[in-house]
Parts: sequence; structure tokens; C-alpha cells
Amino acid sequence: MDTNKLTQQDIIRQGEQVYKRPKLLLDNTMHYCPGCSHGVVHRLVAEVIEELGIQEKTIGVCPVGCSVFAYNYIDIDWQEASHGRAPAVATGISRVNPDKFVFTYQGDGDLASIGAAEIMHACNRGENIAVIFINNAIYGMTGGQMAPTTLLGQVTATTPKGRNVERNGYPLKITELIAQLPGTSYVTRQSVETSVSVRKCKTAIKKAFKNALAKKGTSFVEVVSTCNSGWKMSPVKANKWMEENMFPFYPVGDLKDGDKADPALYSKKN
Ligand SMILES: Cc1ncc(C[n+]2csc(CCOP(=O)(O)OP(=O)(O)O)c2C)c(N)n1
Ligand SMILES: [Mg+2]
Repeated sequence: MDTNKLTQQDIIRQGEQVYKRPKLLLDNTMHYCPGCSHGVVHRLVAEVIEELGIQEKTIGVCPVGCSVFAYNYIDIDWQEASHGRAPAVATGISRVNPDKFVFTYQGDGDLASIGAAEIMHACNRGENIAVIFINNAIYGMTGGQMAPTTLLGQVTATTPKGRNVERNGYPLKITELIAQLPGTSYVTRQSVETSVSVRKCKTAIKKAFKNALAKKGTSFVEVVSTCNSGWKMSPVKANKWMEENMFPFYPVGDLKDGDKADPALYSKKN
């Protein structure tokens, strides 16, 4: 069977349908590099929205970064935000439209650098939104410069000899910080490099979206990702590099799964 000819169709095996393109994933050719994690996560977001039946009430907030054209790929309402400002834009949209479900989709340069204040305050306020955070340890779109999440020793366009702590400071585990904030209820770190991790990531995205729909405060899904072009590696080598270097520093798993903090714990003592 020539599976290349079936990319836009369902793949049927032994009469059982095992693969179907989500209707919400539009039939536009993605601009992502081969091997990029963004396309996989887009698909999962489309699948989850479709399965939850929330296409009409969902508003995504697009970032500046490689996923700037997300609105071309998933058939929901979108609002573009300037670099780093997605959580502030999402706050406004969700407060004005409490019946809508709002999520942001952000890269690590977007979320952990220029937008660090926005994400921390949105999560601290417990905005009823979900956040998808693609951590590829680099500024992918602009040519592979160092991001706050770049590992020590990692070679980037602006750290040609590797990130050095004296010159460049420490890598920022922003997801660990976010898990400390009282307004978050679910904070998790996932990946999409194997079929098992893709399934787990989808479960996490679904839970985050359900939490936001249930007004449980902010839910946050980091996806440890590759940028094989920026890292200057083949897709296969990039996955291996991620497993060997990123996972020990950014371990995959839930950091928090519960409820927003009890306000009584944050009130003045009478
Ligand atoms: C206010 C502002 N500052 C800087 C830029 C340039 N810029 C565009 S994308 C980007 C970084 C994107 O990196 P990231 O958020 O990690 O997304 P990725 O491309 O890696 O998915 C930067 C710095 C900009 N567009 N606007
Ligand atoms: Mg990035």
C-alpha cells in the first residue's frame, strides 16, 4: 500500500478505522520544518477540541514565533497577540466572554522571556484559560538564538561555544515556577516524540481544556519539543538529543493536579 497517497484520507486497516484526520485540522500545507513538534501538537489540539465538541466556543490566542500561523491550521476562532502578550490578551477575551473557552499557544521565547510577566500574573490571578507551552529551548523562528530555556552548554546562534552560566545565566524552569502559583490547578510537562508520549500529551491537553471549561483557574501544558533546524540536527538526532539532554533537566510528568489555592490561606488573619 502506498501510504503517501493516503495522507489526506483516512487510513483503514482490516476494516477498522485507526486513523482519521481531525476535521478541525484544515487541509493547508503547514510551513513547519520536517520533524518539528508544532505540527504534532496542532493536531492534538484539533483532536481535543473536536472530541470535546467545543469548536464554536473556542478562541485560541496565537503567538509570535514559528506557530504564528496557527490560525491557518485549526478551524476555530483565533486572535493574534504580540510577542509574549498572549496571556494578557486571553485574559481580556475570557473575561469579556465568560461563555467562551480561551487558550494560548506559546513558544519558550514568547512565554519565558518577553512574556514572563504576563504568564506569571495570568497564572497567579487564576485566569480560567489553558496554556500550551512549546519549549524547544531556542528562538526557532528568528534563527535559533538562545532562549531562557536553553540548556547550559547548548550551542545556539548567540551562544556558539555553548550557553555559559557566567555570561548567560541559568536555564529557567518556568513551569516549576508556575506550578507554585495559587491560581493554577493543573500544571504538567509532556512531549511528543513517540506514539506513547503523543497519547499522554493528548490526555494532558484534554484535561487542561476541561479544567478551563470548568473554571478551575489556569491549566498549563508544557511540551518539551525539538527544533531540528535551529539545533542543526536531523529529526531523528534531535529526538535523541532531546531525550538525552532535555528530559533530565525538564522531566516529563505532572507538577500539579488539583485545585486553585484556598483563598483563606492567602487572607489576612483576623
Ligand atoms: C516585540 C517583539 N520582539 C521580538 C520579536 C522577534 N521575534 C519573533 S519570533 C521570536 C522568538 C520566537 O521564539 P519562541 O517563542 O521560542 O517560538 P519558536 O519559534 O521557537 O516556536 C522573536 C524574538 C518580535 N516579533 N516582537
Ligand atoms: Mg522556541
